[in-house]
Amino acid sequence: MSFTLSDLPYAYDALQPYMSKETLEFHHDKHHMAYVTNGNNLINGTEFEGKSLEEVVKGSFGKNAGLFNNAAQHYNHEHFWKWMKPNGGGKVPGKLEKAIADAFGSHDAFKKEFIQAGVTQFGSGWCWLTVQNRKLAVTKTANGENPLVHGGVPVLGCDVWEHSYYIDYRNRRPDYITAFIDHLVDWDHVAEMYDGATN
Ligand code: MN3
Repeated sequence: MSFTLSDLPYAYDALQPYMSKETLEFHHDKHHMAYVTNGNNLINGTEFEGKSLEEVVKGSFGKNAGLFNNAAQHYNHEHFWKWMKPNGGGKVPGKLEKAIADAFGSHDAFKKEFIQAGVTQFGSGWCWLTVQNRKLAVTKTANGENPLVHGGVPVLGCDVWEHSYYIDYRNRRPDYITAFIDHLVDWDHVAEMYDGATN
């Protein structure tokens, strides 16, 4: 199996004003495409050829840095596009809403912790809502790393590489992550992944 770039699940201008058409054109068509192309070049002739994307990510971690970086970023971005939708944010489905309240105290407390994780990730990386030992946790990782390689299952992630926000927000990373949570997250999709990770 080779890696392929999925189309965005919405139009390039559908997330405006919170994420511009120009950002999505660069981020999806250039950055994500490069991870796919490089990943396909680097997997040729390795033991990982023919494995699923998740198996490649887990198996190459700590073994083949070049392949891992590109495969993990492909995994992260395939999900990142689906974790957003036009008119996102808002109401969290009941079962997930309760799990968030149980883990963090309240939705606002979760939001604060998630934004703080993204803001304090030094340099490039991601902040996550992840299921660890069947419980929700907020984590952050550098570069292409994700919760899969730390024993968790990511159910929501925000890309805090500068390419994700610099066109629209310049250096204002906190404003970008706040807009992501308040206006872009597709909570129905997050709830679906949460069900998959806990069933
Ligand atoms: Mn990115």
